[in-house]
Amino acid sequence: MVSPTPSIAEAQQRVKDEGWCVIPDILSKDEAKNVLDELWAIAAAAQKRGEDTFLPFLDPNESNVRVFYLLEHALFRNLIQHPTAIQMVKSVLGENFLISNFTANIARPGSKSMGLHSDQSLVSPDPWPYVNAMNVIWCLTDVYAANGATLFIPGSNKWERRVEVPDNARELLRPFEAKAGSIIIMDGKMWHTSGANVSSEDRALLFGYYTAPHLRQQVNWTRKLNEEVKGSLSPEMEEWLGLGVTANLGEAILHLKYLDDQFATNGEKSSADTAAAFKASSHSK
Ligand SMILES: O=C(O)CCC(=O)C(=O)O
Repeated sequence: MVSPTPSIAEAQQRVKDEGWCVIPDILSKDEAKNVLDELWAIAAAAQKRGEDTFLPFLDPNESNVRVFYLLEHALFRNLIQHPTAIQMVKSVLGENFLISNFTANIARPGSKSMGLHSDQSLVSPDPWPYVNAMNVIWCLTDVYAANGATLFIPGSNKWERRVEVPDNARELLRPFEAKAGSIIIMDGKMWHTSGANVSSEDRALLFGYYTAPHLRQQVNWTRKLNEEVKGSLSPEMEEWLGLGVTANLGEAILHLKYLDDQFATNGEKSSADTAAAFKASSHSK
């Protein structure tokens, strides 16, 4: 049975409850094919320049083609800021977030699984009480178990420590299946891996990786993007890529008040702000 397309509100609720959801038809079949064609052209150019598209520390063999630095290309800059993707990102991470990375993994026939991991566990040590990272996964081909769909462990988005990963984790893996043109939203705490491609068809996915603003990005975009690209970005994209002059001021504007406004000297409530309100806001996350 084909699942009905969820409304954005339903999708947001599913991600909150279960850590993932599929939103179909964000791209048409033709659009997905165009993106895939451009991806192959970028992969070929990268190989020609001598850049690796196979990373032995990630994948067991060369049937996985990895493409990095997609944000150098206008088409991919449009995808990473697609309105539906951004709506989903904001519902998970809040109004302030960073684009950490945007990469592709084309799993060709014969590819095998990488290591089981959660993306949040790769950028911040446990415990993980909050969701501080997430992926918007773009399906450029149909994705199904036999062609190497990403495998995930239902409920693992609730794990807070590495020791909670059970010994039988492998048996718990289930595929994210979706049609070309869909996006899959995945909470960064979800434990997952790439599937083995035992079919005769490619499986092509893009991984838009977004994090809370206090987490350092996987790519230093200030260094990687050329001046022409940087000059073409909207103020919003500059902020999301962490290209502004200020970096991690955290919630300084929310939480810093003058001491006199936070705590009165005589033990009475301060007129501008109370110690109680100050404490409550400090623990509001
Ligand atoms: O390609 C996949 O299915 C998963 C890739 C992944 O999890 C990663 O590259 O971190």
